[in-house]
Parts: sequence; C-alpha cells; structure tokens
Amino acid sequence: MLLLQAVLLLLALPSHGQDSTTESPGVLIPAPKGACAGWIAGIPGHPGHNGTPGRDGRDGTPGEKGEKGDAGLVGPKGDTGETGVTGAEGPRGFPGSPGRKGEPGEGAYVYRSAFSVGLEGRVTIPNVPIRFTKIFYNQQNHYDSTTGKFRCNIPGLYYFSYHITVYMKDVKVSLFKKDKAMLFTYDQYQDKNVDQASGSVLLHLQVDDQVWLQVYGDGDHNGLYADNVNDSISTGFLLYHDTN
Ligand SMILES: *[C@@H]1O[C@H](CO)[C@@H](O)[C@H](O)[C@H]1NC(C)=O
Ligand SMILES: [Ca+2]
Repeated sequence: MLLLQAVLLLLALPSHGQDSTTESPGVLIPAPKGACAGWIAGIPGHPGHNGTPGRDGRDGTPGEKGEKGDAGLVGPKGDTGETGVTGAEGPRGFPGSPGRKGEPGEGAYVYRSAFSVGLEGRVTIPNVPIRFTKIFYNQQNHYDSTTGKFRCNIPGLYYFSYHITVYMKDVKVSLFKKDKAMLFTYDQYQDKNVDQASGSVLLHLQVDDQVWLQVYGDGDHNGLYADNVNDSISTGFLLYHDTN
C-alpha cells in the first residue's frame, strides 16, 4: 500500500515538472481568473530524484528452434551378447580327392609261396626225387632244383599238380610228403604213342615239410619224358596260410 502511494506520487511529480520545462520561460500563461490575478511565474523547481527501478517485465515469447548440433563421440564398447541358437545343419559337401596310394604291405610278400618247374630231359633213375630244372617260376626259392624238393616256409594249405608226358615206357609216379607217398599216378605206355599222366592234390604243410615227385614201384616205370615241344611240369602254391 505504501509502495503504491509512492509510485503514484512519482508519476504525479514529473507531470508537473514537465509542464514547467516544456513551456518556454517568459511565455505568458493566461492568468487564471480569480483571487490570484496578476501573479508572476516563479523560478522552475529542481528536477526530481530518479525513481526506484520498475518491476521485472513479463516473460518473452520462446525463441526459434536452433540448428541441429554435431554428432556426439562414439560411446564405449558394449557387453558381449548371449550366444545365439545353433543353426540348422548345412548341406553335404563335395567328396574329397582320393588320397595317395599306400606303401606295399610287408605281409603281402611274407605269405607268398609258389613254384612251377619242368623237366628238361628224360628221367632215367627211379626211386629218387625227380629233378625239375626248367624254371617257370620260383620267386621265393622254396623249391630247390638241386634236390627236386619243395620245402614249406609258411604253414598252411598247399595245392600241388603235375602234368607228365609219357614216352617209351609206363609211368608210375608218386607225390611224396615227408618220405611218404601221398598220391599215385599210373600210365601204361602204348607203342608208337605219346601219353600224358597228371595228378593234383591239396596238402596241409608245416614249416620244413618237404614235397616232391618220385617214380615208385619195383619195375622199370620211369617213362617220364620231355623235349622242346613236350613238357612235363610240376606246380605248387600256397592256397591259405595258417592264421594262428
Ligand atoms: C613232341 O610233340 C611233337 C608235336 O608237338 C611231336 O612232333 C614230337 O614227335 C613229340 N616228341 C616225341 C618224342 O614224340
Ligand atoms: Ca596210356
């Protein structure tokens, strides 16, 4: 209430002063009619003191929206996420290229035993092993051409066979194993003819068992014959080796 009174007073004072200053000195103002007729204007008063500052004004209207600012700095790396669900199995790939050929196995040679041999002439001596000296095959040397005997190096089942040309005399021949005749073949020779006799057998042999052919019987039955175009041969080979 007191402040309002002061403001009103201040508003009133300049108004009076202004009237005094805007009017040039010496200008005659019509004298009011009445008791004060004939007065002379006084000296203008001193300017009043500055008033106290006014109240704060009202808030202004909001300004225009500013321009978009620069992008901020990259933030720190985040935490590792959880492992995702395992995906479905992919399609089957193409077949790979074939690998290198392996080295030859040792066992393949160990279990080889074979021979095939022939006569080079007539047999004249009976009751001794027949010596076949024409070698078709004797890679392992399990057949000995100096004795005419095959010696077993690999225990197992063996196949033996012989095909003999018979000429001039009958033939009685046996296949021997360990000094025992196992197989007998007899061919009667017919005059002015060339006959053949043959035989084959499977025998199980142990190491060092020997097998050979020999003319048997008391008589003169050694009509075994061979020349360049009429062979008499003996063959043998391992069919299965023993597994234990
Ligand atoms: C051996 O066989 C041939 C025919 O291939 C024959 O000409 C020859 O006379 C035979 N040898 C003997 C001793 O008969
Ligand atoms: Ca005959």
